[in-house]
Amino acid sequence: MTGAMTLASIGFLYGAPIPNLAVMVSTGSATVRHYTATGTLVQTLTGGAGFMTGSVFDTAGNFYVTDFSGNVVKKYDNNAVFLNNTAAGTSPESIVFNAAGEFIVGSVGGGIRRFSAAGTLIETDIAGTRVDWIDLAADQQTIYFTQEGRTIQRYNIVTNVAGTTITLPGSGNAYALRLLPAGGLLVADGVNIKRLDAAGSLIQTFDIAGIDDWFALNLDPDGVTFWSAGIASGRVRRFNISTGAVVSNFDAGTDVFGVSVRGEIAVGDGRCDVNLDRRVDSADIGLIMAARNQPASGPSDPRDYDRDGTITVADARACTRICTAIGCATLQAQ
Ligand SMILES: [Ca+2]
Ligand SMILES: [Ca+2]
Ligand SMILES: [Ca+2]
Repeated sequence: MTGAMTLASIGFLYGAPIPNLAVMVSTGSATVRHYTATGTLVQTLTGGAGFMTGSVFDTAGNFYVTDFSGNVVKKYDNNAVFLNNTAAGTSPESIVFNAAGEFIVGSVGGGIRRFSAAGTLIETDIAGTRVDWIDLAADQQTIYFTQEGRTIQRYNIVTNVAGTTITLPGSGNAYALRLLPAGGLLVADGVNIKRLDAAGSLIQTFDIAGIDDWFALNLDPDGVTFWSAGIASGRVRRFNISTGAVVSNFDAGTDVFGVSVRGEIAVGDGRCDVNLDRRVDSADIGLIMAARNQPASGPSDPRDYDRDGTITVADARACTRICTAIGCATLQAQ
């Protein structure tokens, strides 16, 4: 009776569930807006100090966002209830998860910090180096990062050795980036969005006339599209990677300092790599198919791509989309 009513009231006050495909838009005014993929505003997460930037979900659906102005990572549960802050260096801007369920933060004030799932600092690397936007390679070691300049840097957080620098052609400022499962990467570069091959050569650009502030970059779960947004224009756009066509768009009407999509592809998060060889190929797809219609072993089961608790052919199909080996091609027709 009254108990049920109270619980319902609390649920309403605390917010709505954040489902797969939710689009999370970080603003410059201490909030993160939860939109549907078609641009309907569902709810607004509050409590930040100012500029909210990179964000990501863990395997349980908890939401983490870098509070650039507050020098913390803010964690919310899957119903948008604020849980806690983790101190993350000065001006933390970007965050990704690795296959072990640890989160890694890049901070403009310097450094790459790796934390346990519970928020305990494990290590800090290159503390004196500006790190804006990061992504983690499937090898679980190589961080790619930008510094709002013309380069993409690489750093191995296990061997503590810097990799070769990729220099971007043309003008602009490199912001958010995502490694592509098939090799190469996408980077939001201000004037446009660039696709580079694995050797770092420019092979494609994405743009809309009049938009020269592309800042965010995230891969959609569908394996064929990505999301970007303009930092001051507030334009949120989803592009087809092959054709360059815009397939979704909405305008946030405010500064956008980061975007994430629940369920997005991240090559460093370990999904689909069932045999733990740091690549996704037909061997992994075979293992997923062999376990289909069985319950997942837990929220981090690499076979349960969509994290719905059951291993199905849908998970196999999703993993096929991010295959990094030619052997998957024959499965894609199924
Ligand atoms: Ca442009
Ligand atoms: Ca594998
Ligand atoms: Ca599943």
